Amino acid sequence: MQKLSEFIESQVILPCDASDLNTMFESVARAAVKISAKVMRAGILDVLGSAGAENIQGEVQQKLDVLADEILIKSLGNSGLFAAAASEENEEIVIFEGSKSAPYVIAFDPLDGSSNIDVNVSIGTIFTIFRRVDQSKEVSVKDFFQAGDKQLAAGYVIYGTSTMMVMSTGNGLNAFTLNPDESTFYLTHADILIPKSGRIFSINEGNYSSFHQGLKRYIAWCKSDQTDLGSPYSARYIGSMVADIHRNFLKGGLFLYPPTTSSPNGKLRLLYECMPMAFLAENAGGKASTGLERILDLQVEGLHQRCPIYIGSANMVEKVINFLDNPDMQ
Ligand code: P6P
Repeated sequence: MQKLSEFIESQVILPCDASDLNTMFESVARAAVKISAKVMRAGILDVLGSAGAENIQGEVQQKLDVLADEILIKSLGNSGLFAAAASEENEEIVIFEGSKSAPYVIAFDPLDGSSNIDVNVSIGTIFTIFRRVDQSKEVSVKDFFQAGDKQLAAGYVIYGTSTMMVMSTGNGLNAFTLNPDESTFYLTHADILIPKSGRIFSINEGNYSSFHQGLKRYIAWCKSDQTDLGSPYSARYIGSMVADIHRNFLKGGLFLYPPTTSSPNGKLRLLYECMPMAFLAENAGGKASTGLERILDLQVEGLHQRCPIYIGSANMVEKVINFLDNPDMQ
């Protein structure tokens, strides 16, 4: 089986050469191995529960959130190729003093879905890599204010029944499974293509009362015999973005996080959640939209800005947008 490093070397990659990407992905992989080991032993290591602080979002930080952030910052800083990192857990960017003139920056959510840690549900790390806007200038937050289409590479690590890294360098979508005995990721799912249609819709219907009228009609349609299948879809919602999206990438389906009363711009963050997932989806024949525009067309204007997201099977994304555009449509 091909190792992650061997796979990346085999890729023809522009404008970044394979050795740079290899080093960057290896730094993420090394951190993922350490995070996986902590996640799998959380109860034993006494790292369950809250860290007693809140992050930039005002969300209670879990002990593992903080630990994962620290592990990533250390590993990425040691790579020598990142000038700075942006993390969900840090209000400002973290500048790597030892490599602050390096050509790349990385943004990540160290442990997405961390509220599920204590109940043993799959969680994940999401990351995206950009070439800096202008390497002749000092690294700054402006290096993160780029369009989704400018992403050089992206991926997520899902800590589930196995630990997998799902990644793209812009040449398709591939997944690697960790052999913990060797601390090595092996290619197990090559050239993933998201089925154009599916039967799974993933949304938190607890927010139903605040949904757009067109979305309410779409959900009713999903539950009817009027679907393209002639029978109702299946509702699946884990409450962990990486887990819900990973399942839909492999089986087909649609993940929806629309505007709600408590999150009028959507709950999920553009830079380190929606953009990387959109990059991965489009590299596997899927789509990702805010409901109004393609997520990869968006320009980041704030490290922690949020956006609505409809992502997954291309035909299903198109269908929900059709309902949003035509709220009276049956
Ligand atoms: P809700 C987890 O807290 C998270 O950030 C994502 O992983 C997940 O998709 C979403 O929030 C779940 O949010 O409002 O449905 O609990």
